[in-house]
Amino acid sequence: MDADAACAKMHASPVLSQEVVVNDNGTLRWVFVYVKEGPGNRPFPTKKEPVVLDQKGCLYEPHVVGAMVNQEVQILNSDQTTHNIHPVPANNREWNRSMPPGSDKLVDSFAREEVMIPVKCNIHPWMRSYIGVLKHPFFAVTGADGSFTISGLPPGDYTLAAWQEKYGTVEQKVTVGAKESKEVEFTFSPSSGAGD
Ligand SMILES: [Cu+2]
Repeated sequence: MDADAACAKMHASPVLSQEVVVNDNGTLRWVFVYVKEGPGNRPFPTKKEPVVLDQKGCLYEPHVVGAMVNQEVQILNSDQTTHNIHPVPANNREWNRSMPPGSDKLVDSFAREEVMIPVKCNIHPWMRSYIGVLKHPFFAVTGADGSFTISGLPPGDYTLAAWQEKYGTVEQKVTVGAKESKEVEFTFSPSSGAGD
């Protein structure tokens, strides 16, 4: 981060990589957990509230985020330096845009499902985030205690998947009944997935 003095001066201590963030309780943060199979082609209304991705301290905040297909995604620049945000999708339209300090927010969306879309900054090579785009609202990102909650799932049989940028994807089947809650735990190992 010393490559850009404007970035370095926003941090009092060294900034660590966010590729693998282990919480105090030994769980992983920034794991994208989602329903991979089960909802079929049932339509779900697009969430009205925007997904916000900020560029702050020359990092993306949040590091991992989910969005529904066509849900509004707002990109902010809270920094006093220029960022050039560049999502690198495999299945959606690619774009990159420069955002000088004080830029208005960018508003965009992704038209097709894709888990995950890497996002990079063309100016700061360490900046990296991931956006998971799904046709349904059944996804979550693990927090500082490693937990996640997916609610409102109709009764049925599902495949749940948990994606981690270094350890890849692990899957589990789950069956939920009406008004039933299920607890699911995922375990990653260095060999659990190839990552990407
Ligand atoms: Cu940047």
